[in-house]
Amino acid sequence: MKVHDWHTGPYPARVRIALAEKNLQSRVRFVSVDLWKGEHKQPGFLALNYSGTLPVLELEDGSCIAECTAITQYLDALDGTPTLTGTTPREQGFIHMMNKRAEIELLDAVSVYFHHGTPGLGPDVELYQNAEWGLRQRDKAVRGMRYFDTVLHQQPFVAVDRFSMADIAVIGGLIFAELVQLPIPADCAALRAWWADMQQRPSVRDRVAMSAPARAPEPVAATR
Ligand code: GTS
Repeated sequence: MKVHDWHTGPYPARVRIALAEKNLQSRVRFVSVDLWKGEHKQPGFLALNYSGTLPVLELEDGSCIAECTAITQYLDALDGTPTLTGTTPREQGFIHMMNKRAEIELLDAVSVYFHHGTPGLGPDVELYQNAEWGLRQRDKAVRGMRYFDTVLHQQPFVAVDRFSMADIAVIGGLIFAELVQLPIPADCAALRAWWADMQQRPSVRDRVAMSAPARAPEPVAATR
């Protein structure tokens, strides 16, 4: 399978973290799509994913699954251990709810802030921007951080009693928040401690290296 990916992107990171947690890295090859050059808005890519977003999982038969949640569910169905989407109806319900909440209240809000409240991917890619909307979403994201801080005061993981897709969605939100320099409020002690723990997980720690495009070799003169 192929993963259409951008190595520093917070959403594609969610799929790489899921692959690593399930030890499925050897089943995929990464294809780099340069967001900063707007490659994800070109007709060739839009034919793979109507929404023009990364990541996309391309199956062996050429069909494509977009949306991190859908891709994670597919990977979980391919190989059940460890499960990221839950096994019992109760687990599945809670994980789905908290995953969606992490997207709406945190990750998607940070993303809108990036695209509308900052220069985003630059004028050639950002064809419409609404700064007021972007700044409202930034404030929403900070409220989302406060919400997840409350959750994590009460339990070690976001949705159920072990690591799940919902934790990965919050991680995606915090990766994006760091990129746009939106800090976790100082008084969110539980979220800060949880994020420090999560960054020790190999799947999270090694997420960029997993797919970073190979660097061009240094010119011989420069290595002397
Ligand atoms: N709902 C989608 C999902 O869950 O997969 C959102 C995907 C998304 O927004 N991906 C970003 C993107 O393609 C990638 S990144 O920002 O994390 O790098 N953004 C480009 C754009 O122009 O929206």
